[in-house]
Amino acid sequence: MKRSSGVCALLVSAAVVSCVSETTFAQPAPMHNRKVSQIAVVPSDPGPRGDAFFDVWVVVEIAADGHSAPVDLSFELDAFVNGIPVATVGEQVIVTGAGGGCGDSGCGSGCGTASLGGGALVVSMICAPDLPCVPFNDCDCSCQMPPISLPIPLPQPLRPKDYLEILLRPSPGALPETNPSDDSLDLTHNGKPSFWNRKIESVELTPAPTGPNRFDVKVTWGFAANSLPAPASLGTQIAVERNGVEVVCIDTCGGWIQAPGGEECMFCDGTPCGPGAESGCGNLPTSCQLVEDAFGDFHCGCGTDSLCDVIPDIEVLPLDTVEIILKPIPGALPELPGFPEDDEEEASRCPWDLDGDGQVGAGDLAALIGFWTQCGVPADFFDDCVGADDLAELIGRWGPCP
Ligand SMILES: [Ca+2]
Ligand SMILES: [Ca+2]
Ligand SMILES: [Ca+2]
Ligand SMILES: [Ca+2]
Repeated sequence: MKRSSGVCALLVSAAVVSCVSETTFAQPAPMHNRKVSQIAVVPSDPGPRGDAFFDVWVVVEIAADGHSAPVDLSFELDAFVNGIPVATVGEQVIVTGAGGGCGDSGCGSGCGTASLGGGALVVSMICAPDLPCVPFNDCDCSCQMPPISLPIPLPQPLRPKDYLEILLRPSPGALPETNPSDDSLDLTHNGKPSFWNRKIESVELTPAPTGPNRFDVKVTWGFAANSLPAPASLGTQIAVERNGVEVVCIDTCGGWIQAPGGEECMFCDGTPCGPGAESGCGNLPTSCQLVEDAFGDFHCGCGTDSLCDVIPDIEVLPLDTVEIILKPIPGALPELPGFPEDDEEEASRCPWDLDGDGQVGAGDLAALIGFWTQCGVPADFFDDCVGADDLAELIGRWGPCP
């Protein structure tokens, strides 16, 4: 499916499912692999002196399958700047139950567990697609841990043109690597952040045809990535929470989006950049976007802000709070520190439409009269109990909801 840039076309709506399912398959041959999948150079807190500084984060992916006994896949990362070793960090990883197997069509199902940090954290392994693959339906998948992101404590800030290398090696006593070809990654710092980001642009509730108090939730969102040394797996889920409880979660674009890596935007002016992102809903055209970090600074990223998903038929009562949350699909890159604040947005229904039919009209007037003098009820628009001010407000809003 080709989409024109700048047009907010509907991508996914029909398949509303829980985002994780459980299936088991025949036991495959044992395999394991650790991989340095990405390096990010992200803005950090400028601090009281206002010094701009970058933090380096490295993402490691681990796959394991067909092991009937626990396997030790602990690793260490050595960081070099301009060829000089500057830091070593590690993580203890024991895969405790990855005997399940994924087969060729079990992407999305659970396949075992792993423990990190000596059991401090136990995570579920999931059958995630081996990207890139087109068409998506034919993807092979392997049993993977959620990506691990580790901060690299550099002794001094990166300077422009610094050459950063990350090398992964098995920890002493851990299982050796069978595929060392993906155990290193490097990046030349260009003085700007190397990052990815997902963000919500807007959220809209529109009355659903199924009845009162039912709404379709339209989410406009996007992603951007810039100056990354490797392809970026940006698969995204959208969850809807009602009063703090998740009611639905969808996989967007059939579960995968992959930006090719290496895209660079010098200006945030909407000009096309890169070859676009491959995804389960076709090639997504990308252009240079403005991206704000958590500290209020702006950066340029190559991405799109025009993806739309409609999650149909959600019940929303007048005083409900609805929160829309973007999440990485298991197996996709986690959000980076420095770019987390645009992943959640509250949606509210039109407050004067008390009966939830999309109009402010006679039904709402009748409802308001029914609430007369009551406090803390839907018609109490000013938190001072229902009275003449609320009546005037409702009549002033008469007609279609804005
Ligand atoms: Ca490897
Ligand atoms: Ca974000
Ligand atoms: Ca109404
Ligand atoms: Ca009032």
